[in-house]
Amino acid sequence: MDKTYKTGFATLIARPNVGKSTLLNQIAGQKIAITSPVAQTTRYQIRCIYTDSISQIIFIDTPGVHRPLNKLGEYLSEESRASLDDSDVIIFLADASEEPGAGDKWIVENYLKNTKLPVIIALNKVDKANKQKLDFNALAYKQLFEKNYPIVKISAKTGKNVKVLLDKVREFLPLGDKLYPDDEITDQNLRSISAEVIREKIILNTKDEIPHSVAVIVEDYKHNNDIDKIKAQIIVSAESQKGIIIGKGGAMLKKIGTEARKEIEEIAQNKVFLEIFVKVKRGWQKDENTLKLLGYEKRAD
Ligand SMILES: Nc1nc2c(ncn2[C@@H]2O[C@H](COP(=O)(O)OP(=O)(O)OP(=O)(O)O)[C@@H](O)[C@H]2O)c(=O)[nH]1
Ligand SMILES: [Mg+2]
Repeated sequence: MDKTYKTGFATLIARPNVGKSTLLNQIAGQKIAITSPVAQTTRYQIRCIYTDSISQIIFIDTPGVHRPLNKLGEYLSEESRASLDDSDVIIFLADASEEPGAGDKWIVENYLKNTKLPVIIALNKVDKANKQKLDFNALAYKQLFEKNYPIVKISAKTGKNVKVLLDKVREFLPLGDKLYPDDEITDQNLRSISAEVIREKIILNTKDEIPHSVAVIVEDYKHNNDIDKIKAQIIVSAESQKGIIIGKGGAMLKKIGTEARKEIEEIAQNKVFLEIFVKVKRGWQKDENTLKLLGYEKRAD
């Protein structure tokens, strides 16, 4: 046993859309979490396991934190709060190209003000602004906190300074053995990643109410040597939404399906046959049973 090896948990907390999932994909070196320009993309807590010769860091991507508006929102916020209690260090991720907004302040007030855990302020999207603006904003983010927390300026998109962030996180980890084997980079299985990839393609191809009204379930995932066969269901909350997703002559569904299939083939390293059905389930976001079925389950603790 290596007595200097470090292992621990780092939870990312941020308002929606600042790049948490992009950062995890950058750290993992492949896509494990879906990303999009639409806020509140991530719904599940996703773990990214980073392993090197001196440490294992388990990053947790929490769904973007915001004031809950319905049961799904409530679930998302609870999930974020619960993961904070289990971590060794908190990474408060923010958008360096913008001044702190109401969402950032709300998080600090509700989640971080009284925490006893170490906090790292990671300012993302540095590729989007000039130095003067970045320095100005950095000071404003620092001033949200009473304590003097370290700041790291990164770009999750280009990978800039992500190594510096890893070094900083490592400083706060306890000594301990690995919890996961070296080649395990996420706790997501192919079935859930596939459902998420389909959901991402819907978000990217549709507008307005659709992204938040949609859920995807992979009902069946059969792995064969030469092809993976996937049967997926898209759930929407109104007939009109079903129409939008299917599109004229099925064109939209075909586009979503093709884009998703190509990406799942890359992740699965196999050919993929993807079958998608669309189903209307009114008010599924407010229905606890449906949420449970989808895996958005409230924690017992
Ligand atoms: N320019 C730039 N864009 C970025 C960077 N990181 C993320 N983005 C973009 O920001 C948007 C949101 O990224 P996500 O990774 O989905 O953000 P998130 O914090 O996981 O969002 P939620 O899951 O909705 O809470 C996407 O369009 C990303 O491409 C970055 O370093 N630079
Ligand atoms: Mg996300």
